[in-house]
Amino acid sequence: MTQPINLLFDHDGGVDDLISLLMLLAMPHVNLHGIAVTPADCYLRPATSATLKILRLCGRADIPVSQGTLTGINHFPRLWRKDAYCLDALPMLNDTDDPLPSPVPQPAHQFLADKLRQADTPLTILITGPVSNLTAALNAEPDLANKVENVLWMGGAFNVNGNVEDYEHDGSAEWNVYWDPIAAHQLWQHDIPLLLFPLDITNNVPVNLPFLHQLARRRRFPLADLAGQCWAMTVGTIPNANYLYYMWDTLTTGYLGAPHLFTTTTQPTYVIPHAPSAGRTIISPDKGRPTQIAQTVALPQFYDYLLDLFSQHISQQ
Ligand code: AGV
Ligand code: CA
Repeated sequence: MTQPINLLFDHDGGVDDLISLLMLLAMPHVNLHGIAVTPADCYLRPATSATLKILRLCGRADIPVSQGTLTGINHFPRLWRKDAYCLDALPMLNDTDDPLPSPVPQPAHQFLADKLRQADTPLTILITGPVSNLTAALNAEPDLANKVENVLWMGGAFNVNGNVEDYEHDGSAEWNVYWDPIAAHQLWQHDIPLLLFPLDITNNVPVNLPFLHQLARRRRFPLADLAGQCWAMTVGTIPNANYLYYMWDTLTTGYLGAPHLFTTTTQPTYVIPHAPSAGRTIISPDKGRPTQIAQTVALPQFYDYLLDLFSQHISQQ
């Protein structure tokens, strides 16, 4: 059915980042070559630990995990970053004494570079946090761009407001770009295909209770149970648009399994590196470079796809 995808996954330990990992492990056509954890919307230690525990649960402790050492200039709110501690403490991730592997010794930007260099065929890279690691890898070795099949990034906001509220900022940026706006600006200079999932499309997928109730009815499947526990952590937020939790990363990840549910468009885009719009993504025929942008998703079908994905039996290897 779907073509095999050789994938590197760089995430930043948020609730939907770890649900994205569950999704990838449930996709039989995805061959996950390695995982990088970026210390952005998380604390690195519990986010790495939760990542390793999910791999253990799914019988995939063979997949190498690296930790990011690069940090952006605009830190995520601590209130969001602490979610990693809650994820790492979930009972389903802690019901065994089976040993956890260690993360690899290389920092994440070197790890990504090594994996690209060693790959026989180009790799797809899924990024659900900031892009600092990939940019550093390509800055150091621009020819590695030839080994990049495609970059799927949850990031940006074009014709909608951003989600950053901060001093010295006008609110036009999305957080994954804002954390390290210089890295995003530099990534745009590299000769790689980019497919963005900006807030324009993710605003269509708030985490909603009817979906969570449907998922709950599937909780006899371990993945559905765990995804439901993770999402339950996100519903206690102030019901104001700014505070709603969306399926930002999970929508992006879902594209790998159900691309037919999406439409995309190609536009010349540019990243503003400096204040007061640092991290803003804009369409600019002058300064822009061609960028593919996910535009629409067939919503009921996407939710059904997620329900089916989480109703798979994970193959314990
Ligand atoms: O801007 C969306 C990105 C996604 O990669 N993250 C969360 C997702 O993992 C930052 C973010 C924006 N609003 C948030 C975020 C919120 N209310 N809680 C936690 N993180
Ligand atoms: Ca994220």
